[in-house]
Amino acid sequence: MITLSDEVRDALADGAPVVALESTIISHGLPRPDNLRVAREIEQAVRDAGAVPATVALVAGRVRIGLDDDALATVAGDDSVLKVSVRDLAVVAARGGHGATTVASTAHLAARAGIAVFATGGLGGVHRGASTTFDESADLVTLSRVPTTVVCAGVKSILDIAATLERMETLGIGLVGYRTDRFPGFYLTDSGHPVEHRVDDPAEVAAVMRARAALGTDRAGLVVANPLPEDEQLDPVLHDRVLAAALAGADAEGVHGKETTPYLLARFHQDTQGRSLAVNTRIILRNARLAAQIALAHAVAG
Ligand code: PSU
Ligand code: MN
Repeated sequence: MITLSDEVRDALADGAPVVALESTIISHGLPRPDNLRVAREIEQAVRDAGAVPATVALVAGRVRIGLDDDALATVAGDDSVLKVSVRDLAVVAARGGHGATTVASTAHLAARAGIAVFATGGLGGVHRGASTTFDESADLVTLSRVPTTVVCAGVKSILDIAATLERMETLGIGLVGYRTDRFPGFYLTDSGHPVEHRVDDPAEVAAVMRARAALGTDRAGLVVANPLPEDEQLDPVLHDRVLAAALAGADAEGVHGKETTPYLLARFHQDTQGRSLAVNTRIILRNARLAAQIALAHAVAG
């Protein structure tokens, strides 16, 4: 049920650098029609940095790792595409449906395919109010079970970031800041929380990956937190205002469960007149580039 594109299969067989990419960000995280353009740009950013992009999605019930342009267009534009986490994979596959994979399901499938490095925008985590709703993304528990290295701009700023960091610690998910000792806040350069370990170049990340394997601490994932430069972040005042309105809107409209993240991100894209889309795009492209550099350093070091 899993099909690797020829390019991804050949690269893996040769030990060449490959970067897994999620597809929920395309189908549910970014507005149409920009999402298809951005999906192509992400792949190009990985190629330009010398690695092979492996976007993951379910197309007509088949898990595809490495998408052609038709498949990418389906993920970006077909109304039947479901947001698919780990537990949904088998159901959508058995029914022959289309599905976009989250961080959780992408990391799971990447690990199965032998892809070590994965790029996304921001991880899922503990939602605000989780002490009553229990809404914690499956991204966290999945990253406690798969060895994947995930490059992201921290966790989405819509979350309870302090609680998410505590859960990551409990779950044994590795965490390093890339050229920073502050945990990034996705749209914002600094979430207000520190990161204990800082790394300064891709080779250093590859060395941590090798050490994790040697020490057997790679049963859980490694998060490489890559912040936006301060002059590229969303204006923090605008961010806080839009977030407050979006959270109130979700509450008033009774949005919950897996709809919450797409709802809040869509509100950001509407209420910032496209500024959050530009920032979100920069985040993903930067992460794709860094993930490719890490995959290269990892491949060279064997
Ligand atoms: N980060 C983004 N855009 C997104 C997501 C993350 O910038 O669309 C998606 C990812 O696929 C992530 C998912 O795995 O949101 C988390 O959703 P939830 O909180 O429902 O687990
Ligand atoms: Mn949830």
